[in-house]
Amino acid sequence: QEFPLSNKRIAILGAGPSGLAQLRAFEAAANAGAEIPEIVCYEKQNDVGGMWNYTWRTGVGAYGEPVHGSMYRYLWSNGPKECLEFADYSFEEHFGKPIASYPPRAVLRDYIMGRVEKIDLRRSIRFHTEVQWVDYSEETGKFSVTVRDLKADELSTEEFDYVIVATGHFSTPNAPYFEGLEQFPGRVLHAHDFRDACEFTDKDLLLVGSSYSAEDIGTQCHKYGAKSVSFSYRTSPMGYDWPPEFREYPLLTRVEGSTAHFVDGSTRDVDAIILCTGYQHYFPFLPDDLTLRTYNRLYPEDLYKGIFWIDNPKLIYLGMQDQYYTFNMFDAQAWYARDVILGKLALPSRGEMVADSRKWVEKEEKADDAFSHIDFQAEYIRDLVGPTDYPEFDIEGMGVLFKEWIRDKQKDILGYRNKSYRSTMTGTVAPPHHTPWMEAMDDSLEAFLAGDGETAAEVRK
Ligand code: FAD
Ligand code: NA7
Repeated sequence: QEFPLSNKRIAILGAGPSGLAQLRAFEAAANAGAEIPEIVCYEKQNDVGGMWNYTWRTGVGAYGEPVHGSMYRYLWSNGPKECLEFADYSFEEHFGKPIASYPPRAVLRDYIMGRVEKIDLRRSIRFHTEVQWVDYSEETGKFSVTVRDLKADELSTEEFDYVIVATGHFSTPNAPYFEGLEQFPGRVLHAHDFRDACEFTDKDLLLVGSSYSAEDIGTQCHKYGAKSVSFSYRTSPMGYDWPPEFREYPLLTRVEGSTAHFVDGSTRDVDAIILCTGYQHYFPFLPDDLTLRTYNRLYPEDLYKGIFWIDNPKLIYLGMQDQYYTFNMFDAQAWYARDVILGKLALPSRGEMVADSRKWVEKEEKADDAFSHIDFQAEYIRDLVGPTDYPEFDIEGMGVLFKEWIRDKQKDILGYRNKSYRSTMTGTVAPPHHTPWMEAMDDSLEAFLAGDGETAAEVRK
């Protein structure tokens, strides 16, 4: 299908969930008869899906490019799928039946891909093409984007009216140094390079960090037979009611041989150390004056509506927030960005954009616990969705589910994935999974979907 094109050109950098949301948003406008810009999406991997594509590679990829993937084998959703459902494409529509609330990675990837397979978005995407540099010319009012076709090893440059950065922010490790690490006799790695828990069967592990990666890699290593899992926190412990194989220590101060020393004077002998110390927002393809600099927070500074680079709002960042909400938040951002590009929504003056973003930043700084963070992100999404035609969805209802999820984790950190939640989109309560998470060792799509004597192939029909 050929859509009416305006004379504008936009570049989308990255074809993960955020970049795909942007493509989908324009496609929806075109279907409704709008003239849309010519779109080129650059993706350094050879497929769409972003972080949800599993790769065995670590370090650099086949062409010397940094490996994007931080996901690992046996990764299951760490939040209820009911909280990340697209408002225009439900899980039930995709799978043809209700499925359990905590799917493994391959199932979520299939869902993300399903929405875009239906509408041939791939023709706009240049795969194995890495963005190398972006420049803005005050004279022409245009961006030039230089990319490398990784397979052909060729550089090329094209001009665009808008650039949308959707390259994610969970790929470049934040890896602090601790004294003695270079002499540690076992393996030291960052969560970004963690791939297979079976490597750590029968081992005593130390995980530095107290957020999602520490919690999930720690519980997963336990599931696949690690002897013990010690966590080291900088600010506060996770505080779950851990089984005896787990223990939380305060901050690591140094390592001597295979002994980890903590700030309270306690020690622990370990076989391997995994730095679950988060990621950096890293944009090596952007000049200083266009680069977002932030830590992982709910409302990064210098962005109007959390997306427009205030000093040059033709540069748009998607998905740069710390995330409770994910896929539907990226959609809300993409729909808003689209409507500004199409001229349906106007941006206010620079002064008003600064004041508005400051108001949100101050509000975020006052939110001091998980529940208020969830409320904050819900309010942010509500603000974005209001003026666009993104299908109305129960953002606050999802917030209630997020709070239930937090309570379920508090009650049972190894069992919360056995819980079921009601979809705010379809009203269906998810069926329980056929196998409790601690016993579900096969994380394939087929194993997950093949419930009640049904095969995956039958389900897909
Ligand atoms: P990404 O998915 O990271 O996609 C960015 C894309 O940009 C990639 O395809 C990448 O190849 C491409 N790219 C990067 N640099 C360049 C370049 N220079 N040139 C061209 N292309 C480039 N979210 C959930 O909702 N539920 C979960 O259970 C969950 N678990 C997670 C577990 C882990 C270990 C991690 C790291 C993240 C998890 N997330 C989870 C969050 C996840 O990042 C988001 O769901 C989502 O993938 C973010 O989408 P994105 O498009 O913004 O970024
Ligand atoms: P997060 O959520 O950004 O958390 C980073 C963690 O690392 C957090 O506990 C930090 O402690 C800790 N950290 C950071 N720097 C240090 C140093 N120098 N020393 C000790 N501890 C440190 O990243 P995650 O990887 O857990 O999660 C990112 C995404 O991946 C997430 O969306 C998941 O779904 C998967 P703090 O509490 O700040 O003191």
